Amino acid sequence: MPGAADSLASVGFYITTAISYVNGAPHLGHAYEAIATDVIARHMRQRAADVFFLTGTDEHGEPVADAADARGIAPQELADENAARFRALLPRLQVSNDFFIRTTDEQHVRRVQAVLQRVHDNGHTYRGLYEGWYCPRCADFKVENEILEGNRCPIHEIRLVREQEENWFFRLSSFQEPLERLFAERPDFVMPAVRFNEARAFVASGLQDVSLSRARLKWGVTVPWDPEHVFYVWFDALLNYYTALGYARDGEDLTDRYWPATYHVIGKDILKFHTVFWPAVLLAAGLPVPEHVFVHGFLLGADGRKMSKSLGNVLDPDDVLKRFGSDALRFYLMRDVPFGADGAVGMDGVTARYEGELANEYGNLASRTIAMIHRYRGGLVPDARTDPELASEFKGLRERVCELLDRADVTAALDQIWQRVRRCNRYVEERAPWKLAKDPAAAATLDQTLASLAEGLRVLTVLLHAYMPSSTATLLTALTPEREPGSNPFGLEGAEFAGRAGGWAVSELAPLFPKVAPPAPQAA
Ligand code: ME8
Repeated sequence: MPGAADSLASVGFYITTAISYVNGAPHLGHAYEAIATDVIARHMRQRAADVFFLTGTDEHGEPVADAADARGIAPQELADENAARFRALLPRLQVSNDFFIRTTDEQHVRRVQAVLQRVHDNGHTYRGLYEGWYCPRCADFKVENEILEGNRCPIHEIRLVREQEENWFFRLSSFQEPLERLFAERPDFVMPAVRFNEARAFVASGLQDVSLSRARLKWGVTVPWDPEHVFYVWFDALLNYYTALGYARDGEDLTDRYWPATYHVIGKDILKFHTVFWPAVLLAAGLPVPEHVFVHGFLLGADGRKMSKSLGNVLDPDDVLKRFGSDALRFYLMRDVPFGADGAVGMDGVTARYEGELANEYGNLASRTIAMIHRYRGGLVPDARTDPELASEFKGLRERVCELLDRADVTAALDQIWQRVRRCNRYVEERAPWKLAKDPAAAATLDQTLASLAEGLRVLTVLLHAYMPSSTATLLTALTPEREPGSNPFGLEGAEFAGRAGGWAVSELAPLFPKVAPPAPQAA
């Protein structure tokens, strides 16, 4: 990893989300993961890194085939329908992915076959009889130490089914030592540390071979050396991160430019697949393994229980988007749930953060800074030396934010920024520009105060851009309307609090976070 805050120009930075199952509709957990990944991707672009951001849908496998069956439609039809819903959600969340992969893409299918053929040719597969406890919802056979009492799934808590089938196996056990070495050599391969320890313990407990194909199922990628079988959906799905680079850009292969991935961002329920199976498959195919897997926690209902429609504790992203907009949803999720941990979320929490922090803190700082510049200095930010004391509060901020985001700590980085939002508001109270304005002898102090506030607000807005792309763009346009052609006001090199600022005109700014009416009472 390059030094924090260095320009990352020419550094390939490849970041991915998990790809979503299309047997259901998008929910807040999907939005959460996409938003967090987007914050990191946008931040890295602000540092001039050569970013590629991938997301998409996981369309094969038993759960999709079963869900389609239940509706009496073909799996492809269900996949088309739901993939469109996932894809449509992304721009509403301001997610700036560079490509959307679908595992039913013909190009993906061909590339999966080529990579796994290599794994087969390298001698890492064999044919055998598999018998075990299977969860149809996870599409996964569970090993003994995962199974809950009464042979139930540790995730879905439903009864597991005893399944027996002749299929192809992947020799995961022969990667015991290489994986132990990987974990010994790369303590940041899995983040945060608690998840690293969990993955490492799984490896240490002894790896068993896993089934690579399914004989019964038709809805999947055909095994090229045994066309009666399809690949087990997880192998097909994991490979999306690699295959996409081969065809995301017409006529161009991006693999050399971006592989291995810098970050896979995933939820804690799919840790084993990404931190154990995935590096093993890559090693078996002779490919480099990713740099980091970041494992986030789960969003829970406001009551701290798993969100579920029947418990009535679901926070629907659509409701938040309609009432507060996507900047507010992004801010709330990144601020309220420490990234990596589980967290309870609900509409009351969104409202409290929106009113208490977005409107009353950042929004208020923006509107009063711009209003005072209009009122006291005719709309021109005075060209003045900034206040060294306020400047010292910003010292090292950009570097700290970069360091934290290098580690994908989106919540801690946001907190660093927010402490300075609060500091600037206190500065307004301490300096009381409305009093200074009445005293002609205090003109220079007022100039310095307004220049310092404008500069602080500008720096904060550049740093907040990755979190709240649209309100920061509106604000920066009002705060620094005149720009040199071709300059990038959001480049992170500009997030330095200058010793001298001002000399530019501001324009008008409408409230960034206007009052939102409470929801209409639900009809009984
Ligand atoms: O697991 N809170 O797909 P998926 C936070 N297709 N994150 C959540 C969540 C919640 N309540 N619920 C789900 C799959 N997620 C596979 C992935 S990748 C090669 C294949 C997260 O649609 C979940 O942890 O069930 C996962 O990272 C992502 O949403 C997609 O979940």
